[in-house]
Amino acid sequence: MAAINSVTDLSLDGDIAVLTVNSPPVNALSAAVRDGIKEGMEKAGADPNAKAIVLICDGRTFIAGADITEFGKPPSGASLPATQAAIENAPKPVIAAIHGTALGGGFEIALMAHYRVAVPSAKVGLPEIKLGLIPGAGGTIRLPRLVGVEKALDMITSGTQIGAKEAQASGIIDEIVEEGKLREGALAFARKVIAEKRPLKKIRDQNAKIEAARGRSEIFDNFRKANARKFRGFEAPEQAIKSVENAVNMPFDEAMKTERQMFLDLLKTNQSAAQRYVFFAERQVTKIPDVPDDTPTIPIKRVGVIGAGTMGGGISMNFLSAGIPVTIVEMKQDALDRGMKVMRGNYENTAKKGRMTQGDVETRMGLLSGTLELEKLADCDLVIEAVFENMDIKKDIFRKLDGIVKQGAILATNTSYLNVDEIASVTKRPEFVIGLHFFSPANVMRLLEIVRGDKTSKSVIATCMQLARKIGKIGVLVGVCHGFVGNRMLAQRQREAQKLILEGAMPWDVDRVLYDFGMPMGPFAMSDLAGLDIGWSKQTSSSSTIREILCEMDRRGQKTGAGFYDYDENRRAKPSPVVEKIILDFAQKKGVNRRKISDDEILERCIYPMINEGAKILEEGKAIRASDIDIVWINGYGWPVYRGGPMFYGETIGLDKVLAKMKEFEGKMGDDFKPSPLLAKLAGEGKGFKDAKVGAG
Ligand code: T1G
Repeated sequence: MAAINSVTDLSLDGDIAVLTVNSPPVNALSAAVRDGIKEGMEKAGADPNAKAIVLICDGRTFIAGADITEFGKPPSGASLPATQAAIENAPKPVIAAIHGTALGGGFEIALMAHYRVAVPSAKVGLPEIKLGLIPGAGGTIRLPRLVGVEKALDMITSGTQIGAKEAQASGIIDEIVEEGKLREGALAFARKVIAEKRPLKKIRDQNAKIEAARGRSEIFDNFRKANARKFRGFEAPEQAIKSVENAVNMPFDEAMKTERQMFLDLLKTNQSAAQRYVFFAERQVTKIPDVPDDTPTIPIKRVGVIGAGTMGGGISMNFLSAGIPVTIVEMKQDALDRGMKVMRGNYENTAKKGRMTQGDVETRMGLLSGTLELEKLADCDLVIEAVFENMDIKKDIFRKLDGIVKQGAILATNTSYLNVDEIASVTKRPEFVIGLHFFSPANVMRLLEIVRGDKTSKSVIATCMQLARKIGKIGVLVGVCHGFVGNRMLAQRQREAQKLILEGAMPWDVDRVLYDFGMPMGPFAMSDLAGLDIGWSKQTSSSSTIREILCEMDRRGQKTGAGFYDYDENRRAKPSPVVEKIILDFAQKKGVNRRKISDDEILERCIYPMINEGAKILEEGKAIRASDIDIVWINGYGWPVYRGGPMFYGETIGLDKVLAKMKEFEGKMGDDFKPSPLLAKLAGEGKGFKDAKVGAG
C-alpha cells in the first residue's frame, strides 16, 4: 500500500491495482482527491504488474460529487477533466467500485471507467440541477449514450438518484456484487475482465442509444412542454435539455466543450449561488448552539393527537407513515369517523397514483386508533394538540393532559401563533412543553417550526429535532413570539397586500407580481384557497374590511366558488368584476384616491418589510441564524429555492438598497416601514445577515 497523498493510496492485490480514496465525510472531489486519482491512475497504468485497476472509496460512500465548498474559489490541483482523462485513457481496464451514493462529479468519474460494479444498496445520480447547475464533467453527454435520451433527461433535470438494480438494467452498472463485499466483488470482476480479455469500453464510443434521437427536436420540445410548470423560473433545466440535445446532435468533444461552458456560466448565476446556499442552510438548521448533538433524547414509541380535523389528521399521517402508532382523539364520534375516513382517503389516493400499495395503506391505518377519551393518551410518549386556535381552549386541554399523560412524556401544541410559554404555565411540566407548528397540508409540507419555550428542556428540543427528521420534515427551532418566524413575516406581506388593493392595485395585480417572482401563488389566491373566513365571525362582522364584506356576501374563497376571485366548475380562478366594484366602492367610502401602482412597488412593499421583520426576529434571538429563516420560507411557503429565501434575497438586492427603500416608504407611509436597527447596522457596515449574531431560537 503506497499513499499517493493524504486522501488516496495505491496498492496491488495480486495483479490488480487498487486505488482507494478516503476523504471524509463523502469523498467529495476536492483538489487533493483529484490529484490523487490522476496520479494514482497514471502510476497504476504504468505498472507492468497491474493488469487492471479498481477505483474504490473508503467510508460511507463512493465520491458524492465535486466539493461544493470549493465553488467560487480559485481552481487548484488537477482539473476534473484531466482527472477523468487519466481514467478513460488508462492502458488497462479500470473498474469503478460503487457503494453509497455516486453523485454528480462522482458519478461522472465512475462513467470514465471502462466498467462499473456496485453493491445492491448503491445509488447513482446527477443532482447538479438542485444546485442550479448542470453536470459539468460529461454527465449530460455520456449518460444519454448509456441509458437513452428520455431517461437521461429525466434523471438530469430532476436530480434523482437511482438504485443499483435499476442502474444495472439501464446499462450503467455492469455487475452487482454482494452487499458488504464490494472490494472482493470488484477484484473478482476485474479478474474476469482480464481472463475474458474484455475491451476497454469507453462510453464516448457508444452511440446507438442517441442515434435514434438525432435531429428529432420534438423529443426535447415535448419534454420542455411536459415539465414547464415544474421548471418555471429555473435557469438550469433549459441548459440541461440543450446539453443533452447537443450530445445527440454534436460531435462528442464539441458537445463536451459546450456543456462545460454552460456549467461555468451557471456557476456564476444568482440562482446557483442561492441553491448552493440552501444546500448548506438545510444542514446548518440542525445545529443548535446550546443543544449539543449528543443531548439525550426521549424514545417516541406512541403518539397522541388531539383533534381529527385537517391539521390533526395531516399531523397523524406523518407518524403513521414513519411506522409510529397514533391514538387520535375527538370530542364527537362523527368528527372522529370523518377524520379517520379522510386519512384513509388520502392514503388511498396516494396508492391510486402508484406511490404506495394498498398493503401500505392498511399498515398505516392499522397503526391508528381513534377515541373520544383523553384518558386513552396516558401511555403516549408525545401528545400533540391540534384544536381550535383559542388560548383558553388550549390551556384547558393542557391542564387535563398534565393530569392524564405519563410523566416524562412531551406535550406539544400545534398552535400557529399563540404563546407556548403561557400554555406551558398551566402544567406542572413546562420543561416537557414545546410547540410543533406543522404547515398545512401537514402530511405534505416539509417545514416544522419547533417552538422552544422558556422552560423547554434541551432533551425535549433534541428529541423533537430528531423526530422531525424521522417523519421527513425539516425542523427549524424558533422562539416564542406572535407567529414565530414564518407567520410573523407573512403578516407583514398580508398587511401590505391589503393596503395595495385599497390604494390602486387589484388582487390579481398583486398575485401576478408575486407569482412571477416565483411564489406558488399570491396572497389573495392563497387566502381563497385557505378560506377567507378563518377567524371571521358573522356575529361581529361589520363590513370594516374588504375581506369582511366578501365573507358577509358568502364569498369565502374556493370552497364557495368565489372569494377575491370567481371560480369556474374546475376551480379555475378569474378576476372578479364584483370584487373590483367592491374595492372601488370601499376605497371611495374611505376617501382613498387610488393611483397606478407599479409592479416594482408591489414587490418591494410585499417583500422588503418581510426582510425587515426577519432582521427583528434575528435581533430578538427568535431564530438562530438568517439561513434558518430562509429554510422556513422555502419549505413552509414555497419561496422559490433559486432566490435562496427572503434574507438571502435581501443580500442579493443589497441591504443598503433594501434599507434605502424602507426609509423612502417610511417617509411616505409611516412606521410600518421603520427599518430594524440590525438592518440599518449591517447595511451601514456593508455586511450581510450571516454576520449577525447567532440567536438561541
Ligand atoms: N461537497 C462538500 N461537502 C459535502 C458535499 C459536497 N458535494 N456533499 C455533502 N457534503 C457534506 C455536508 O455538507 C455535510 O457536512 C456532510 O457532507 C454530510 O452530508 C462537476 C460540479 C452525499 C447524499 O450535489 O446529496 O459534482 O454538515 O448531511 O444526509 O458535475 O450530502 O457534516 O459538516 O447531507 O448522508 C454534486 C450533495 C455536486 C451531492 C449524503 N453532488 N450531497 O447525505 O449527509 S456538483 C451533490 C448530498 C458536481 C459536477 C458538479 C448528500 C449525500 P457537515 P449530509 P447525508
